Amino acid sequence: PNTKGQIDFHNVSFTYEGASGEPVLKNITFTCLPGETVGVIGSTGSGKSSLINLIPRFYDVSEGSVEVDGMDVREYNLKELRGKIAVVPQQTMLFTGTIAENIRWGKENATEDEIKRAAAIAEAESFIKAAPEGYDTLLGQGGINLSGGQKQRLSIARALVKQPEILILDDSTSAVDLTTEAKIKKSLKEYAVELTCIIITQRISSIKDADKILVLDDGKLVGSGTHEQLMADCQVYQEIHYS
Ligand code: DGT
Repeated sequence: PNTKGQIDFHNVSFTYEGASGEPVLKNITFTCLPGETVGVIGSTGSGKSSLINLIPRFYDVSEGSVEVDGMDVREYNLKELRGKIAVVPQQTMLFTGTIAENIRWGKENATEDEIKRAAAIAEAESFIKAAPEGYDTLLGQGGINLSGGQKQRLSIARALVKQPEILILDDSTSAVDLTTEAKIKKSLKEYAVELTCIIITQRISSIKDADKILVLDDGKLVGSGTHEQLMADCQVYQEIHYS
């Protein structure tokens, strides 16, 4: 069977080193199938970022196991594992340099076409074209300023240029308007059918149409299913929906 881009959590518990008290993640089990879009929702501090940090091994599980492509992440060469995964962090990190350099960061040999394609999927093309020097426009000191949402779109383009198997968006469209966000999700589906996509969010509208949504509450997985299923049987999800 095709397991490229598959993610499996088996009874995962996690405690930060040196932290006392309850684990941050408690006995979590789920599967993301290849090509699926999976949403992760839950209140602040519920463990969403901690959960996704285990996939590229930014941290290791305390109990249980995490598998990527059917293999325990601890059995991979770290570089190989991380080559499969692109994470768009909550905080966008752009540097002083051109737009193209910022997109290419982490994949220095990316071609011009690859950069443009990534920018197009991330819905960044129009504002890049409108910038004074296009892709050669300088950002940061001495350069132009971008809005929060534009920075997030560059950050998504930067992740896509790596052509990952797994794309993780950690609240990375929070500053993007809903129409643009919908366009990004649509083009992600069209251009990268095989890409497994995990979307962490605080707003249900961002993940309503996901193949599966995981609901975290205080480190526990309290719901898993489609929007319709969760609206029918997950109280925490309903509370988020109506809040
Ligand atoms: P967010 O980003 O505010 O929506 O919250 P989540 O759902 O992403 O939660 P997360 O995973 O950042 O935090 C879960 C719990 O873990 C919370 O009690 C804070 C704690 N925590 C997060 N990062 C660290 C860390 O680096 N060290 C320690 N000791 N605790 C941490």
